[in-house]
Amino acid sequence: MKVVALAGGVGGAKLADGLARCLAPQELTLVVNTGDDFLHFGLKICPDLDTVCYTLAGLANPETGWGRAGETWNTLRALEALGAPTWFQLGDQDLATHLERTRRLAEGETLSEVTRFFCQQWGIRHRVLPMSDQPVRTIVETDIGDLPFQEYFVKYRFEPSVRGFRFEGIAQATAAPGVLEALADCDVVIFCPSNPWVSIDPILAVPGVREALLRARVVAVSPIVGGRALKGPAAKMFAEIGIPPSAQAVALHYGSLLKGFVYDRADVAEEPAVRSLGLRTLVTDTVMRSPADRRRLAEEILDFARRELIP
Ligand code: FO1
Repeated sequence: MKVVALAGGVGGAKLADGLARCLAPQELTLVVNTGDDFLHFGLKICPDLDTVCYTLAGLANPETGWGRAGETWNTLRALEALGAPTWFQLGDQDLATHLERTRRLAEGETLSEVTRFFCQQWGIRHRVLPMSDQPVRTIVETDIGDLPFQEYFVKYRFEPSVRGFRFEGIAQATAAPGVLEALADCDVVIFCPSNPWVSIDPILAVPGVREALLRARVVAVSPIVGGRALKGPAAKMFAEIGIPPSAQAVALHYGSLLKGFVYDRADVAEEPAVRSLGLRTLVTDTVMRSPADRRRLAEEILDFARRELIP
């Protein structure tokens, strides 16, 4: 079975890892959000790509889900002593990733090429693609003004009230090599339980992606469980946009793109509302606390897709 999964941050990376444990390398392509990317100390930082890659490689920090396990913080402490901005925590090993990526990009490599090289070095055999090789910047429009995503998320700890989002540079961006081809040639597309507004929507906004998805079988996994986001501001964003956060709200957000929808047993009371949208549904335990949970959820989603979606 050929699968494409769209993923953003930590929740997306966990399901991506579960899928990689179930599928052969040639069966899985991961398309990762790059709207969170930014320049910091002159370095190109790609948090979602790194979170997905570190997780697949078994290098991720198990406590935070982002950054590397066994990290040291000498450079950050030295920066602090110089009075430099330290709101974004860059560990010493993680810094090596950003330094080498920035060096390679300056030499003329594309982000896809650098990502492919890192995957080889880290022993990742499944295909990991950035959504685009051109820079796209997610801007969160808030009550205190427009904020680049990492400032909203990390510096302001997603406290400002959200009014909207825009993806700067998206009109000039093109899908990275292989993205549209993978979407056209797969059995199922899975939207991982990532934030719909700022992790999946930027990928959907890349020219050509929505059109390709209209011809695909798409299953989304709800990141909202019991009216709350497992991690991060997804539920708060729904509420501030004026939509009560729920599994059904996630399904409605993706609308006619979806053929199938996976949501948590905690939200089983929403079954009639979700079913009224005309979707095939799978209600299961979606919270991934361990690598075994990731694999089990991935297996259940793949079985569901085989059974209910693929003729
Ligand atoms: N998230 C935080 O909440 N605080 C941080 O200081 C932080 C640093 C960081 C460094 C490298 C990296 O790859 C990710 C990092 N993240 C941090 C996570 C990141 O902001 C989010 O996971 C994503 O951008 C959300 O999708």
